Amino acid sequence: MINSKLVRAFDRIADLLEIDGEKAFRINSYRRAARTLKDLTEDVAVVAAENRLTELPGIGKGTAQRIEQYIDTGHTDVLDELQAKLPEGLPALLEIQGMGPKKVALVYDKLGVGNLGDLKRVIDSGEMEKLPGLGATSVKRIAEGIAFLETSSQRTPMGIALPIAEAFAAQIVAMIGVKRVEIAGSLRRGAETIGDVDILCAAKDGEGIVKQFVALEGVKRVLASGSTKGSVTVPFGEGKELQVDLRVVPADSFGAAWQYFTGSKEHNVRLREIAVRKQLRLNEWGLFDGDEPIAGRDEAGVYKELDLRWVPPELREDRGELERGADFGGLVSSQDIRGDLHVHTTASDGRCTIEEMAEAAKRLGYKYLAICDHSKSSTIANGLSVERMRRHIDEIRAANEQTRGIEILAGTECDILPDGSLDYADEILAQCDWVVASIHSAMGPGGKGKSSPTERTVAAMQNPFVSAIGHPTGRLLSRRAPMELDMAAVIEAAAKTHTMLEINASWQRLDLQDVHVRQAIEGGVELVINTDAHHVDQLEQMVYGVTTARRGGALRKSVANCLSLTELRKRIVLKRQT
Ligand code: DGT
Ligand code: CA
Ligand code: CA
Ligand code: ZN
Repeated sequence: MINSKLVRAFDRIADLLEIDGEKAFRINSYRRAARTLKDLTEDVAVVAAENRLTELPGIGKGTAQRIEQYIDTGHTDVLDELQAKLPEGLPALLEIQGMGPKKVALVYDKLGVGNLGDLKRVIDSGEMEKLPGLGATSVKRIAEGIAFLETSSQRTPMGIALPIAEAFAAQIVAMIGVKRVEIAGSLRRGAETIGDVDILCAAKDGEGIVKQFVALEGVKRVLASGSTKGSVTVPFGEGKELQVDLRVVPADSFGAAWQYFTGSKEHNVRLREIAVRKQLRLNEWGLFDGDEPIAGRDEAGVYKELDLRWVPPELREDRGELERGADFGGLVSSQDIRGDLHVHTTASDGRCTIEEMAEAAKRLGYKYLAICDHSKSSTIANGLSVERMRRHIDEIRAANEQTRGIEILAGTECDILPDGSLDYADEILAQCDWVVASIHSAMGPGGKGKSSPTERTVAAMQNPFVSAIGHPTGRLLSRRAPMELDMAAVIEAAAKTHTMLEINASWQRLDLQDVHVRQAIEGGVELVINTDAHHVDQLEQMVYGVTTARRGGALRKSVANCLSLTELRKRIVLKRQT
């Protein structure tokens, strides 16, 4: 569907109009159109063909014409003209944290900044902080935003890479002569971002398979094409590319190769040391005693012949996994998840109804689902006023009455306000079955009479109705750095108050991240893995949260949404009574 391309084009027009100093109503009309198109579930080309564009909210005659032009030609004059008028490097500046259209316009007008290089120059020279309305602190934040973007932008989030890898794997496994296909590398280890995708297949005719691989649909550039290895790039997002490597190996070596190319490099180095101590030789072809192969066909055999237990890929980071007597069998897995305790609906900023979310959750085999829409202060997310919240709770109760096979819990994602208080009074929270409390505003470090994110989080946990803290650090992968949170203090308070910490499974968040998961478990904190889904499709992102939990060594007994509903309710009551 062309919908998402149009959304990007219209958002871009609005950004550029704003930089260009256009009037607010014109900018907003493009933003509104982008939002309508984003929510549209049918193909906009079909709507246009049936002359129904102007029936959509926020789409007038002019906007409809621009949409039609884009559908017909892949261009709109408005965007072309704006792009011709403004420097090419300007839109990229909007990606920097702290640089909205107003600031971009300011540095462009006053200092002639037209690209990232210019921006860095005026930051270094001190010219930028002299501009009206900026100052040293905000310029410092922008400099940090640039550094953050530069270090994080070369890697691809797991949530983008996994579907691409799976689509390739499905096409490769269908090729004649291919016996087996598996994903390896950092993606198999469940790392939050991926340098490149590594795929392995077992087949005899390496050259023939690689030739077919580099010619597959979706390939943009061919980087290498040999007799055992092919390397290509796949486009995604705006002008970004992901590298995908395929290695073809003989079936007899498949296990050793899969182990080797899963890595991590550090884990492999440790494993090879263990082999050497046993006077064995380990490489991607197998485990050898002299010239005699003693393992290699399957991966478990490699570990077994080294007198080791097979290590789940998520833990292969040389963080003690080969020495520690860990309970690998008890690690949480996707099959253990019995419910999702943080989803949104059309009541706030979600795109599906309570019933639609519940039906989808039921299809995933869940026993319970907590509807947690935004609270009143989250105005941009259409947060619920007290009155609307009361009615919403009634609606959730009514939907639960009507629905068989899954329990729908009435919840909220209640804002933690800048002073650490909660956005709803206890009287409302007490009517909910489950409360997630999250910080969505004033995410800066605090100080000078302002509460810090740590103080706010710890204060919220003191409330008996707060069951869990949502996305504790607030980071957005490659887009927003985490808040300055004293994780040790948060963990200590969570354990003391019986408050759970969320692993937000959305691949843009993965918050808590793996190292914090381990820290939380060691601190005796109970975790909950939630998708924060705003659409039924996003419920499937649970897998990313589970992978992150596994990387942190989380056992199913440390994860609250592996509990039965009865046990879960006991946990909530436990918190409310202490
Ligand atoms: P990435 O792609 O940066 O997210 O991380 P990986 O772990 O996927 O790294 P990649 O793609 O360079 O290589 C895949 C695996 O192959 C890696 O995890 C371990 C193995 N490997 C690659 N080069 C070496 C090496 O020089 N020594 C050892 N022991 N293993 C290697
Ligand atoms: Ca890789
Ligand atoms: Ca690679
Ligand atoms: Zn949230």
